[in-house]
Amino acid sequence: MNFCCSKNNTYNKQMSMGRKKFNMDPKKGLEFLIQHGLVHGTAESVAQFLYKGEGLNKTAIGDYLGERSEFNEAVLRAFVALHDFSDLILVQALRQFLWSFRLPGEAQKIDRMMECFAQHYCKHNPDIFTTTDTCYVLSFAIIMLNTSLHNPSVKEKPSVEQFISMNRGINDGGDLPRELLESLYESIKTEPFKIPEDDGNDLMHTFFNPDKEGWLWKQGGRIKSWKRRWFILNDNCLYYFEYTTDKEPRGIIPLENIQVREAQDRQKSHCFELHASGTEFIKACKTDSEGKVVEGKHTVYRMSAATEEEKDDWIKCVRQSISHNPFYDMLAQRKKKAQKTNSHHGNS
Ligand code: 4IP
Repeated sequence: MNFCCSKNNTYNKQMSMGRKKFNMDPKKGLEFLIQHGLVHGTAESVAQFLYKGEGLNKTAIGDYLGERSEFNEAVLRAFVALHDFSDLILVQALRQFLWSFRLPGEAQKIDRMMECFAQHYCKHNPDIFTTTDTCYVLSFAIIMLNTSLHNPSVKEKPSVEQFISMNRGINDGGDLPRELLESLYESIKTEPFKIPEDDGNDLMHTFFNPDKEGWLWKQGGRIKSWKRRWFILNDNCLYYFEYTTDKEPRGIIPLENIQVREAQDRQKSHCFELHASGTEFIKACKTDSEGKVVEGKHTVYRMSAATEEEKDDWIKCVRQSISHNPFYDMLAQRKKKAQKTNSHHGNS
């Protein structure tokens, strides 16, 4: 009896230590758990442990599942396979899946995980989508819809018609049934996704470039005069206006291939600047004094914010906006693939 109790005690103690270690460093935590025989060293056993998730931090689970290694990828597949998606509409399956761990922010990781998800969903529901790419693309359309409908900083809320037209042709070149798209839209509208360990920096933010607007001082390109301009960060572009009420911007700076850094200036404080990787002019356009649209002549765009916090926030938002590109590119490619296959079939 005593022996049994103390054995149990040791087990519990080691288990709890293993979980703590896992939460701090998933790889080391699992090594400990495996060493002490608490988890077997197989992908299936590790997947079971993560799926059960008792006492585990979902961010740590997400980090572990997203790692690029043969073993971690086998665990990911086994983990996804533990979900039962039979007869669930895609939103319900996504709800279950996205609640079981926290999706990491990195494009490649998200891609691997969602690919696995789409394959498993299609395996359980073989008659809904023509290809797993369709399921993948639609899953993101749903995640983005969730953000647009429920994130207060997104002002324009898409209608069900817009959602339907956004998803034209993604079923191997054909359209998905209207009723299916309507039911997905309704589900998200009524009930937003629940995100584990939601700290305001979750997938809502990952999939949406943050919009920001405010006054900044901007230094000229050839003539280094400072002008106070109203800036709007939107759709991976920075627009500036003379007045907040202007319809047409004075200038547009696409943020593609642009980087942002802090800057020190002798005249202005709280400065940051946009720069390109080379020394060439930054691709941008502006309206000149005669109202003609011309190319910008900046090798850097130096801006000054009103406070240190404002400066940090601009840098953060611009950076976030830039760093999302790889994922958008990946998604766009897949969407093309999902839309193209049919025309290929048609031609053959
Ligand atoms: C101008 O200086 C303004 O600073 C312009 O800003 C700027 O254009 C010009 O840069 C700079 O020469 P002056 O008004 O003193 O002549 P804004 O257009 O906001 O008024 P940018 O390209 O920054 O919009 P160059 O590169 O055009 O000289």
